[in-house]
Amino acid sequence: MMLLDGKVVLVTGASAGIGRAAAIGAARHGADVAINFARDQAGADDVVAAIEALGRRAIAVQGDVADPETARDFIAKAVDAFGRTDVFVNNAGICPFHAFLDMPVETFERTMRVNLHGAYFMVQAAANQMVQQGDGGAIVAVSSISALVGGEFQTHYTPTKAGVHSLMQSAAIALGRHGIRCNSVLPGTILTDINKDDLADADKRARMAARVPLGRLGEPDDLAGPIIFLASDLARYVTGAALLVDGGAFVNLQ
Ligand code: NAD
Ligand code: RM4
Repeated sequence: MMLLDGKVVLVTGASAGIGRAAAIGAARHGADVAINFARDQAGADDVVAAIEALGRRAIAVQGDVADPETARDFIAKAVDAFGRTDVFVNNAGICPFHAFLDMPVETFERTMRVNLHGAYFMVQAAANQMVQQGDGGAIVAVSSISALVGGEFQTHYTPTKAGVHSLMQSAAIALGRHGIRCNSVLPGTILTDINKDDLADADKRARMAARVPLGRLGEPDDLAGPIIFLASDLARYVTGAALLVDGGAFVNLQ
């Protein structure tokens, strides 16, 4: 079953990790895809090639999501290439693990600007395009289990993920009258570049894995299905929702 046949899907931060899996997954479900990427031209080219090999169209647009101008540019280039925007996936994010008491101001501010300000301006630009088209759309934000629980070395990061989760709730209200649905996925611990250094600590990795009732840490492809579901018409009456994709880690208190 092709869940996004003929749709135009935009994904931020999609040269690697969860964004890459979502972009290629959307193409497998029949979408043409525009990806935003920060610096990794080779990674972006590889995603474009993978999508084209599936018989779909793809473009890669470079830009730092912390700059509001990047949002306008990304949407404009996607519309130039494919004519419209049906689905917007806000995925780009950073998590420079650091202790609380000596958090550098620049690390705090950069994390806020990329993860939260970037999401705000990207979602706003995508929504304006969808409103102009007049026939609805779907927005999916990659928030986190960390929107709901804390992290000792994530005091700058977890508020951004709670913020993205909250942004989807408020945007669902603001955009419902336009037929635009807004939802978030809350991944648990997924093995990607964002936590490669953090999980190089074997004890920490074992502790994180032991918390997962399904018995393993996540892979980027574990997110593709939930993101595509929320983006698709199968979820036509779902808006303002948050879907944990964590192998059960959140509920595993004892
Ligand atoms: P990743 O590092 O592989 O992917 C992050 C992507 O965002 C990269 O492609 C990176 O280049 C891009 N990016 C970073 N800063 C950017 C900027 N300023 N402008 C444009 N792109 C930028 O890691 P990932 O795990 O795939 O992360 C994707 C999203 O998933 C992030 O928002 C992250 O917070 C979220 N998440 C990840 C996990 C996990 O355990 N991996 C868990 C929960 C949520
Ligand atoms: C997630 C969650 C994971 C962590 C990544 C970086 O939101 O906290 O455990 O590895 O962020």
